[in-house]
Amino acid sequence: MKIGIVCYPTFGGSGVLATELGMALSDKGYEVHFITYKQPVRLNFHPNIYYHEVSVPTYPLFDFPPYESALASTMVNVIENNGLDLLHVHYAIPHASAAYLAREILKKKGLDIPFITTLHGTDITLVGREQMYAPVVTFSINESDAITAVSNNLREETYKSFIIEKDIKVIPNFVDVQRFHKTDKEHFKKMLAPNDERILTHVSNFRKVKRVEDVIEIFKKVRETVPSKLLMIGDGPERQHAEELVRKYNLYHDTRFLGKQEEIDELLSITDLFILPSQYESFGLSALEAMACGVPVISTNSGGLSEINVQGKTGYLSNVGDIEDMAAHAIHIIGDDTTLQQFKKAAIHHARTFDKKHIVPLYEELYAEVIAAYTKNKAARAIKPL
Ligand code: GMT
Repeated sequence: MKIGIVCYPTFGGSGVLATELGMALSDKGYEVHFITYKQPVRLNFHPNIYYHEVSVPTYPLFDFPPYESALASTMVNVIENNGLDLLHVHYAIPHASAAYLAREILKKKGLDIPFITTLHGTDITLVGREQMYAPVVTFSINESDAITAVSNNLREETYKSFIIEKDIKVIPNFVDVQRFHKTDKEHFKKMLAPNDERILTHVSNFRKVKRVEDVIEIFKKVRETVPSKLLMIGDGPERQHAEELVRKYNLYHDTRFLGKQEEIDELLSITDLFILPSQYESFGLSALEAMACGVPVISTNSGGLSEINVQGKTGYLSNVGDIEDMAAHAIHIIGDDTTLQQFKKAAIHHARTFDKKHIVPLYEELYAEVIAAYTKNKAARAIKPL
């Protein structure tokens, strides 16, 4: 089967998941074509993977170069030239509407292929809801040949916010436990925590929804009791604010802002506790990857986080903004070795239930179903009424 995957090629969770899915499918013999504006960050060489760049020609008239048109046209060309069977778009805006356009253009050319939309998070809960996007988001979700959401919570949020006439199937995000597991990086840990301090880590794109200032506030409290270091991984609009707070609290010597990192599994291998105090997370893929590396999670209880983080077992969940509670739980987990080891074990154990070997087949089943249903409908469409 030949599959086209469209996603944001950045460090964001939707792009990471789409890339991991493409690589997993290619390992299973599928031919996968990525259609993105730059090479996805997690994409390694695989014999069955092709990468098609969407270039957006500019013109002095364009204050806003029409990316969606360029994307739809690239989809049409790639599908036509490579005989794809199915298009799978990740993050609704603008990928679902571009896919709709491509599908309709191809129909006129006698080439009919279905598209699946996977909803990831702010395409529904933040950006998608805005009046400037909502009509197009609603239409293109409904026009998708199948819709998936990465958590039960996101599925519910989608039904609450939009008039959706179709079933949304939940296929949770997954982690590759072959890659994400604890490896021995003691020498590396010694460099960052020379006196055996505990290492707390936060990974995100530093947007407002991540509440990075809460990470600093939690760390400030934890450090008063437990000698520890903080790793801040990623980059984005709130980084400067976070750095200012670190300076204000005089935590600079114990905090490292590492920027965007590709070898995230190595950094997680030296981490003792993961902090994710988000305002909302549809799923929290970064927390799942941490758990797979044996890192317990302190998170909020918003969105779909309770679908991966198990209260009192793999970590703790608190109300958004409840810094006292999150800091107290963090101290409880890392305060003694026995407790920390228990949480680490449980985190690994639970993360394994989201291993790619359990989840990728759910996408494969869906692809087969969608293609079969689409082919049947296509045949019915072709029979002209008398
Ligand atoms: O919706 C976003 O903020 C972007 C998206 C991304 O590309 O990072 O993140 C969402 O998708 C991830 C992968 O499915 C989820 O793990 C994140 O929880 C989700 N982010 C939010 O819901 C804020």
